[in-house]
Amino acid sequence: MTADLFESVAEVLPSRQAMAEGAVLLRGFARPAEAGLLAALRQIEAQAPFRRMFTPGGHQMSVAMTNCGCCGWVTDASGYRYDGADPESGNPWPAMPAAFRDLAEAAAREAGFAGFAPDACLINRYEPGARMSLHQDRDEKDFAAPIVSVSLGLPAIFLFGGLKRTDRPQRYRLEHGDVVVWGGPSRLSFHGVAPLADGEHPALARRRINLTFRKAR
Ligand code: MD3
Ligand code: FE
Repeated sequence: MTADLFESVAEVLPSRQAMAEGAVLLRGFARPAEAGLLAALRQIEAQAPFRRMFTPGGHQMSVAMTNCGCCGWVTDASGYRYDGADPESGNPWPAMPAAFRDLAEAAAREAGFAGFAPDACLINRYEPGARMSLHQDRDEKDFAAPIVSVSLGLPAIFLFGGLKRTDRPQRYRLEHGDVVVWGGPSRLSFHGVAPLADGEHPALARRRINLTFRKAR
C-alpha cells in the first residue's frame, strides 16, 4: 500500500533539481519515452551515420556526432556552423522525429520554457574515454531559447561551469533518462563532459548518447 502510494506520487512529481538560475535537472524524465527515442535514433543513424568530426584547429573529436532537424551542427577546417545538409552525403539531415520533439517540448514546459520549438537536434555518441572539453554553445541565432539535453545509456560526469572559462565547474552525474534544460542566465555557461568510464548499459551497451535540442535558426 505505502509502496504503491510512493510509486504513484513519483509519477506525477518528477524529481526536479535546480542547478543554477535557468538550469533545471529533471531526473528520469525521458524514461517513459525510452522505446520511442531509441527506435527513432536507429532510423536517424541509418540515414546519417555517426562520425568523428575535426575542429578548425585540426583535432579529431573523441565524440561521434550526427543530427536531425532543419540543420545540423558541423565542424571542419573552415569552422563551426549549422548546415542544412550532411557534409558526408550531401543530403538534408533526417527530419526531427515526433518522439524527439514531443519530449523536448514537454521538458522545456516543465522547466518554465513553454513554447520552446526546437528546430535542430545534435546527437552525441560517447564511447569509453570520449570527452568534451569546456565550451560555450554560441552558434545558435537566438540565445533567448533554452537548450534541452537528454542523456541515454552509460552515465557521465557533466561539468557545469560559469560564464567565465576559469570559473570552477560543478560536477553532476547524468544517467540514462535524465533531462536538463538550460535557459535564461545559464544559456551561455561553460560546460563539458569528463572522459566516459567504461561500463555496460542494458539498452545501449558501452555507449552514452546525448540528444541536445536547440533553436538554431
Ligand atoms: C549548458 N553536449 O552538444 S549536454 C553539446 O553531454 C554538449 O553531450 C554535452 O555540450 C553532452 O554542446 C552536454 C548539456 C548541455 C548542452 C548545452 C548547454 C549543457 C549546456 C548550453 C548551455 C549551458
Ligand atoms: Fe555544449
